[in-house]
Amino acid sequence: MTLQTLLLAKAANQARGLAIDAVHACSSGHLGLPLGCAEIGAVLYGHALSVNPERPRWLNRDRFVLSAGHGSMFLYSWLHLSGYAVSLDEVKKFRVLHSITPGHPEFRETPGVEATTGPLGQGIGNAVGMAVAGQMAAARFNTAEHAIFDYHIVCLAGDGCMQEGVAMEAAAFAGHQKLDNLILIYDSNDVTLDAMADRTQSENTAARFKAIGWDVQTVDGHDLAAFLKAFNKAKKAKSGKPQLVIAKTVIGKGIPEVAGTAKGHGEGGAKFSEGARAGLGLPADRHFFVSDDVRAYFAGHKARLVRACNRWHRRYKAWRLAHPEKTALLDSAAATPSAAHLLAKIPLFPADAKLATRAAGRDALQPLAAELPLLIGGSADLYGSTLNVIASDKDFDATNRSGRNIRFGIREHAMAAIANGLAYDGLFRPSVATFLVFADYSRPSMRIAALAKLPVIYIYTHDSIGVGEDGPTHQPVETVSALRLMPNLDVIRPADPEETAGAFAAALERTDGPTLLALTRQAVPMLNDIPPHIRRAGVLKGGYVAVQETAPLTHILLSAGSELQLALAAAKTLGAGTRVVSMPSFLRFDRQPAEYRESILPSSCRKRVAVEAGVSGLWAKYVGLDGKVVGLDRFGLSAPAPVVYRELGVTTEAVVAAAQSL
Ligand SMILES: Cc1ncc(C[n+]2csc(CCOP(=O)(O)OP(=O)(O)O)c2C)c(N)n1
Repeated sequence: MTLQTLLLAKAANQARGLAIDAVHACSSGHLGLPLGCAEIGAVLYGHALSVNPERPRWLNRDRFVLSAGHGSMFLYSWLHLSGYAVSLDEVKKFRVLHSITPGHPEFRETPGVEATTGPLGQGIGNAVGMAVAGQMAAARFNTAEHAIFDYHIVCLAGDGCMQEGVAMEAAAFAGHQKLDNLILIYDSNDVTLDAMADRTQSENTAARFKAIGWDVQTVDGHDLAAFLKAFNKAKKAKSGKPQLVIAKTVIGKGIPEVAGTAKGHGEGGAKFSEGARAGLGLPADRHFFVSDDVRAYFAGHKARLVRACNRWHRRYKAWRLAHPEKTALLDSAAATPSAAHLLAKIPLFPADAKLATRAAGRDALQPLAAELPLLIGGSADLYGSTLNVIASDKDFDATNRSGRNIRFGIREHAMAAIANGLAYDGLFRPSVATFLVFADYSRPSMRIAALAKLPVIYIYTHDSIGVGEDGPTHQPVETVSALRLMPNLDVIRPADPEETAGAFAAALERTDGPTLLALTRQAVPMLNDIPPHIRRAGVLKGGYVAVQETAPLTHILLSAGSELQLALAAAKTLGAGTRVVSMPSFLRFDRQPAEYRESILPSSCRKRVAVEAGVSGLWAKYVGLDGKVVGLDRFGLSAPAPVVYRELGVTTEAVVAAAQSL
């Protein structure tokens, strides 16, 4: 063994000690992975990853994603040891309120944490998205003399991640797309949470991945030299395939009482910590121990990494000077366009247009895509229906890494996880598309996007019973409201083409969270009674007065999306004291100052009726106890859309009757 291997082996045991002490201190957490993968961590953070702990967001760094987020102490130990701004104090505060070492890794909370993980399998999807971003970046920015982007994505996943559907969707996509900048390390320890893994899985993972276009190696995950060799082989592979390294490990290694068993997965082993620490060669009286020689090794390694990064920056500087256009494009990723600027790019729709809002979306998208060359579109095999195509550009695929349209296949969950990967990376702005009713298939990734404040855009169409003949399986009724309940997910359901233009601008100006645009399948009329600039700007505020009363206010009618036309028609019957409020986005409206909200919905007027072709519950917060909702607390019907609306009572007459009954 060389000095380096000896020191890395020692570091691995000290990382085990940090995990044991941290989990012991807070009496919770997961020991199995940090102990079982300690040698893998030592090789990655002590040797193999091309990163710079002083610049955790360095553009050309290798990205490491811990898909098995429950093993967060793995990440915190190695980030600490390798010199990121994760102090020993923070390691000691594992899982303590407001520490940067939360229970599961959270993006933006901890330097060096590339993705929020914990829901198993997500991280694999994110890593695939980052690999797409890496390919796209290399294609756009590298030149013959300067390879500015040549980084790898490294993802560590356990049996749990590998069992999840999203992982398989994402892996199949990666194999098909030949994402050869992706290395997935499978911590294969034959244990999950409840039991030995053979109680729930018997597949041949190597064969499975080979069959979907990956290169596969299997290695002893505790053999530093063997693992490093496999990792380097994966990094240098010229096969054009993504790389799977199956690392056979012993879960909880270092705590003999639980190692290799399901008891080793969680915090159970912590009660044996004193004996374990002795067995690992850690001093009994010094918890959170790191030896001087290990510290010195990592200091030296960090200095090497910093020098390598500095060399890259010299190349990068030369590249910037030589390629002003590419430089401007790269820099544009950090610039946030204002909604007003974006809206100015979208021509007004003809006043006599009769378009579905999905078609208006297609038309709004084209000038925006021209304005924002790093905007990426994609769809889960529904381009023809969602119309989320950047028409001037080609598909992203293995032969054209510059393409801006990603065909995800029918993989809604992975599509959203991959979009998160693109958004974590930050260079590209992803928008993805499917039918709204299938938001449930991508929802776990949408939730992480909302939590991690990722500006992903979901163009989800066919947003109501207006779908018509396809029937209740394809007609969302609860979906819009369910999504409106998700914190930090802006749901926008525009009423006509001009509101749709506003919705696109609203989504694209947002940098601190995702936006879902719920668009219609069916054509809607232009709401010409409302001036177009009011419709556009109103969406930005979430809710606005669409029709102002011309007599003392008696009633307020509220609506969103394609049912706004019903409220507008009802107002004509109800008379001059009726106000119509368009409410395309609850969350955006709720973020407005109290005075604005009061000006739109004056508390003095309690005769309020909301109408929407969806579940009624959420509207209660705007119509109040005295108001009524014309909604749909049941599933839809298979028939032409106008018939379904009539049959289910979502009509102008119903709105008028509800208002008159107050
Ligand atoms: C989607 C999801 N389902 C369930 C869980 C709860 N959970 C956390 S870890 C785990 C078992 C994971 O097994 P494995 O990946 O083999 O991890 P190891 O036991 O090797 O640490 C489960 C079920 C989760 N975090 N995410």
